[in-house]
Amino acid sequence: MQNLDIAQTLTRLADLLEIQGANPFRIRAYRNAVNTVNGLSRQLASMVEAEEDLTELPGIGDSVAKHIEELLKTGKITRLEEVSAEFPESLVELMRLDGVGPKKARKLFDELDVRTVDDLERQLESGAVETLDGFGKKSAQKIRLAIEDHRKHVGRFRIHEVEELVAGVLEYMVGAPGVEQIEVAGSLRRRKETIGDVDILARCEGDGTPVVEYFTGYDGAARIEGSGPTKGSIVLHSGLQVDLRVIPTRSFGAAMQYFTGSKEHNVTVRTHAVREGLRVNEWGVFRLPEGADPAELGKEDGERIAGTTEEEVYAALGMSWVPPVLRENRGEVDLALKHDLPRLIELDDLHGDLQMHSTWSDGKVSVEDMVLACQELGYEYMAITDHSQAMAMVQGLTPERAREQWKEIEEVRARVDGIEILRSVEIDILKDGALDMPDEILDQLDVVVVSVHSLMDQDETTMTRRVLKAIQHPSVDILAHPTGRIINRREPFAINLEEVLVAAAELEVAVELNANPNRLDLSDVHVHRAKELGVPVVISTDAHSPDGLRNMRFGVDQARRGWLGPDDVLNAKSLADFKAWLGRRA
Ligand code: DGT
Ligand code: CA
Ligand code: CA
Ligand code: ZN
Repeated sequence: MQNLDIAQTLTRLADLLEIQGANPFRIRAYRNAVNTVNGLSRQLASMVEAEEDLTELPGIGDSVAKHIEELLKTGKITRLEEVSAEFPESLVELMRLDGVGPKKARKLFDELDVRTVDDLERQLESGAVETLDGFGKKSAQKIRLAIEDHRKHVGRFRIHEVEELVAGVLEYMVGAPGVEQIEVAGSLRRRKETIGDVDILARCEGDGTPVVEYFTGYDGAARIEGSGPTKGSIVLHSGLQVDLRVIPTRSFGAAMQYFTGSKEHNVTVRTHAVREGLRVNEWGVFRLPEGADPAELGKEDGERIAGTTEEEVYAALGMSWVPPVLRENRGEVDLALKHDLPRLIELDDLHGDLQMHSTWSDGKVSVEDMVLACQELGYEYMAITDHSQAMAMVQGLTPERAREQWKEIEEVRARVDGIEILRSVEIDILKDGALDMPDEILDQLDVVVVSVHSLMDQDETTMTRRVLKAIQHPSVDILAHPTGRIINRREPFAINLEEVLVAAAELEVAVELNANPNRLDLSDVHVHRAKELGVPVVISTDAHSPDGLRNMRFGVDQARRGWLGPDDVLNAKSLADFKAWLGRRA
């Protein structure tokens, strides 16, 4: 069981206790523990195995430590079972809806026997909710919208969560009997920003039953969804489903191709194959006998011409191997047939990171510590982009404090060699498109990054005008997180991005692809559009700690999904070339 599973289970317990109306101090103790668990670099499972004392960790007291040990040893927490006997666990989902919360969830349960989001929806329709004490028409409408949002996200996990959740399964599967290879397929291999379920393939000759049995015996499985001789499905404690398929070597490449998807990509590949008199399925590529009716044939009938490796499968169809990130049926099949796929950006192509925060605003460490962390990553340059003063709750920089920060940057420059520290500020785009920093400061920054953090509910016309006005300012270099979305939590704000991208191309303003896996803002489709329009893209981590700098790879995956090559990405430029770009208006 992974730390994330443990954290999520403890959170569920804290949520249920809150619905129950338990002692707030107890609840806070659980939430503190969750914080600690989320920040741990080691696995609790191995600490417990080594009989280490968990109470030595900050924020973990006796009773939480006991719960964690019980969870790791038995797969459950008795306390959680007790509380959920009283209040169904589905209420947790309910209380997380915007406009509900623990008290209202409890009220809905007590008064209307609402247990699930579906129940709630029905009661909203019947008009019962708005007549409840403390609800009313307005609050009912807010909940309706929250349910709508919730429906869009339900069941999909963000990619970084999935990586963490599935790591234990993959490690465990290496020990499966008779298995020679374990690979990830599906949307996770295509590096989609959210993942419905995880698809893994095990290479194994002969009967797959023991492999599937071993798989369903994984101790992090909360339930078994299915099991048979060639496939099995489990659901982890987090609710994430993992599907396993057992495949023989002769078909492994074909199965990888099939189960990597996307479905749409596969359909286009198959249509092309049929034109060539070939058939592709998860078993291989086959030449059909003259005049045969495909409907009458078995899965492996015909002359097998490929199947062991994916390269071989694509080659048999006259195509270049297609990187999984491109398999979305957006024109990649045609280009693969012409052997003309784009060269995609890689993590190693990047020379710098152009958005991060320090303790001058909401970052966790000093400028110097961020610089040292960037140096360790091998960057040639970096920009410190603390917030501007409109972000008062995080001590955004006033012009005076910006100047003070420059002094500190000067000192760090003197101490640290080999990396260029660029002066910057992540400047708020104010209500009407004005920038939250006077021109004389803007003139002295090396890089000017602008972004929207307030009034995100403006209508599309107002928001578009606001952002357009901001990027027309002659000092602006980069428009950061252009849609403001937080995946699974906040929808993109209303904005005509096409208009913004067209203007950015004209104005020679770059757009950011925020690499934080909670944001990945821009989306793959918009990144692709930026490329088409010739808008330079910057992949930045927006890190608030040295750890956060490591999110760059998620941004790179997203950039690849948007077809970007090194030439499309501004921070793939060398320092000299990047500086030349910064001087483009001089
Ligand atoms: P997800 O799980 O929603 O994030 O997305 P995927 O792409 O992982 O979808 P999933 O798990 O339903 O299926 C994995 C792959 O298996 C999918 O990308 C393509 C392949 N596949 C599944 N069902 C079909 C199907 O009915 N037809 C075809 N051609 N391929 C399928
Ligand atoms: Ca999947
Ligand atoms: Ca699946
Ligand atoms: Zn920001």
